[in-house]
Amino acid sequence: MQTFDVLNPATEEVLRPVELTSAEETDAAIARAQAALPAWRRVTPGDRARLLRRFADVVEADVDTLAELEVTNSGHPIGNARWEAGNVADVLRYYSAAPERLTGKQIPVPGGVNITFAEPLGVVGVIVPWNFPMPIAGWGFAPALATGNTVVLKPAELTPLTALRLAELAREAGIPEDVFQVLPGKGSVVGQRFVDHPAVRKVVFTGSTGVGKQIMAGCAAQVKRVTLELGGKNANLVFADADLERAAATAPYGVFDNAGQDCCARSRILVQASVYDRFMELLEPAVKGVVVGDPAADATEMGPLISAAHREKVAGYLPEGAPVAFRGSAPDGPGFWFPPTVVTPDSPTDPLVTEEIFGPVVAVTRFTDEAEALAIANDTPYGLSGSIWTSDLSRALRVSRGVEAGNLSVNSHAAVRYWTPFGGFKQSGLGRELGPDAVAAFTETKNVFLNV
Ligand code: TAP
Repeated sequence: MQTFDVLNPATEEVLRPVELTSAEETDAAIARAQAALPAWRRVTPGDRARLLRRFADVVEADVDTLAELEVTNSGHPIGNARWEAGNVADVLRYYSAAPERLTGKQIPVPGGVNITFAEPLGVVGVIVPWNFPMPIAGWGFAPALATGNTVVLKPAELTPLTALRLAELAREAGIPEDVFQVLPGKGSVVGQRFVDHPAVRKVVFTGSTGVGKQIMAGCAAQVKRVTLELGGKNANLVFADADLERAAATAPYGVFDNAGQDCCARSRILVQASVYDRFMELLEPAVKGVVVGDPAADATEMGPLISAAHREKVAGYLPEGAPVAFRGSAPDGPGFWFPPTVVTPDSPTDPLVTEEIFGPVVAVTRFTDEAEALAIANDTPYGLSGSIWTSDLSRALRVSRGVEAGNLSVNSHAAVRYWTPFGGFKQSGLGRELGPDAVAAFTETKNVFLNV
């Protein structure tokens, strides 16, 4: 059995080895998930709802343990990690309402009666990245289970610990073992089997756009359903009529949350030229005030990057002579630390402006008017998220309609809520998670005509 040493990114210490699932074991798990489908479908809607609510209750009772696991495995600040564990419980409870509301339609047709059913897809494979191991897992498995599918879930190789704990909690709640299985392992082995195995009827993938494209191509061979949540290079648009103090004070949290390892990170700040200098004056103390350090400490706002290799990749964007305006702090010593960094590149084609760095680096540029702001914001193959800061409601709505992205917030950086649909335009993804839309994403409509 091959194992992988899971590290604490804040200390570089080995937490424990985790066994890697092989291709053969993945196939066996998929076969068990398929065999479990008929019995799971026979569970009455009320009982399935109760099981999901019980799962939510045991997750809620375990929030401290789950959060501590995430602090050590992912370096997330403890406050964030508690929120992430709580989000799994919230999402389970939200979708526990689905089984009893999976209604079809009766459609008037001549010569008989026509009804539709929302049928489960079958086995669903969920592939999770390392940046938000708990919420992203829950956004996949909760609606999938609620709608009568069975789930095989692959956590990222670097961050499997909370997913393994969630599998234990599912069993504690009474979810049958083969209905929800967690298979730690390599993307190229376990994830690839989800794509290739014909019994897996849908793949839910969150990760890089490059791997997402491979997965979509692989799924095409079997016309397999796919939901993709991919990268982003999101714009934070600050207009001259905005509350500049608030816009500047909150901008660091729009991008440095989770050390910038967030597909929704507002990693481009576009500021109207007339207020640019004032905005930068206000931004500097805000960035320098971000508390970077021990993720277990309550006051910490930003932890380390996930790995040495990732830190090297982020640092690669900032060679000698890079246009660094100012930086925040980062601890010395062991741990994959990187300071919050603000850059002001001149060229719109600078990789600092065009590429997803997935670290605590934000590029600030200026625009003259609304039309130019939209042109710059949309000059990217991505389209996931973004913020608009203005005191003019008409402008807020006009610009919201003009930005080519799936999740926008006005005078706020919080665009992701479990009640509302989440997903990307353009190369940021395909399909929507969360909110009511996810129910349709895990069911297939069956149409039945009765000649009566
Ligand atoms: P990826 O390298 O794409 O990995 C994501 C997941 O896919 C991991 O579990 C990985 O397994 C697996 N994987 C890798 N190669 C695979 C393959 N050939 N077949 C099937 N699965 C495969 O991304 P990452 O580095 O973990 O995450 C960072 C990226 O994810 C960023 O670009 C970020 O924007 C994106 N992201 C997007 C979102 C949303 S919601 N849009 C959310 C989070 C992250 P291993 O662990 O073995 O590599």
